[in-house]
Amino acid sequence: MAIQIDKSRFSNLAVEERDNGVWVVTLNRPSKRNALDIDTIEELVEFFSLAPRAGVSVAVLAGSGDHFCAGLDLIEHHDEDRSPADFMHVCLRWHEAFNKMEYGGVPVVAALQGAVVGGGLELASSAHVRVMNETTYFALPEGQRGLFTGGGATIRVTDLVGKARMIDMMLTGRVYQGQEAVDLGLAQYIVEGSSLDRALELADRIAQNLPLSNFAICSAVSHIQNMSALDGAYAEAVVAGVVNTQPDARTRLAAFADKSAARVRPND
Ligand code: 1HE
Repeated sequence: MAIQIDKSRFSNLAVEERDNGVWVVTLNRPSKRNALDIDTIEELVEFFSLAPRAGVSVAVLAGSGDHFCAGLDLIEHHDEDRSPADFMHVCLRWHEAFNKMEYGGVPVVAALQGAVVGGGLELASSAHVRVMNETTYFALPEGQRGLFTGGGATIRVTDLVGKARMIDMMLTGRVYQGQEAVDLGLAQYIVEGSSLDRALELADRIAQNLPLSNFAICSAVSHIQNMSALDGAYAEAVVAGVVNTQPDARTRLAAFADKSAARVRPND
């Protein structure tokens, strides 16, 4: 039997189950612009540790209020006056949460509005699909705060926008928004109005795929990117061996063969 997710264990996150195994995970500290304190990170670790074994088909990650996430909780960080070792361990918990998201096999669709900055961008870049709207903006203000990224931006944001833009964002505090942000790869979708509505539509669509296919897409691609081309090609063949022979795929293949399955067509 699948593991149960006990919603009452979450307070900095609001977690809600919808149809088709789609869960909405909402950063729920709007008065703090959803800044990431230690408790929020621990709740993300917990949710994304359970999700792959709890029948979560897709997780939609959202932020309550006008802003998705203001990054590291700067007030907590100031008040704790952490040692280097303490903050290293904080960062390792961020990595635990974000690696669970990226490599866990559950598709994560982020619905972005307002500020997606600092650690908020590190969180968003751990999702597989990002939907922004006309209010969304991306920045890495670490340089201005006397800080450095610690939640994986050097890897994931650099993967999205390239090294030169990443370094420029950190040095100058440059803000990206609108279509330019999509063109650079910071989001795959831009909508007028509710990014959450669009994220939910995409989640419903993704949930129609077979779970094992989604698992492979949302774990194998990232793992294979970390390998040499030779080992990656081998791993891809092994994953395809398992996924492409799954019994549940046979009805889909049969539907293609008998011409009842939808064909791939250009958009209208
Ligand atoms: C916060 C935080 C926060 C807001 N930590 N409390 N991140 C940043 O450098 C971004 C810092 N935040 C901002 O630039 C702005 O707050 C926003 C653009 C996100 C929103 O502006 P605004 O005008 O809507 O809100 P505000 O008046 O600035 O803040 C409202 C409250 O949220 C206020 O608390 P209050 O109790 O005084 O009402 C703020 O203190 C609080 N708040 N942002 C804590 N970040 C692993 S290393 C990662 C390194 C980083 O992420 S560095 C980037 C940090």
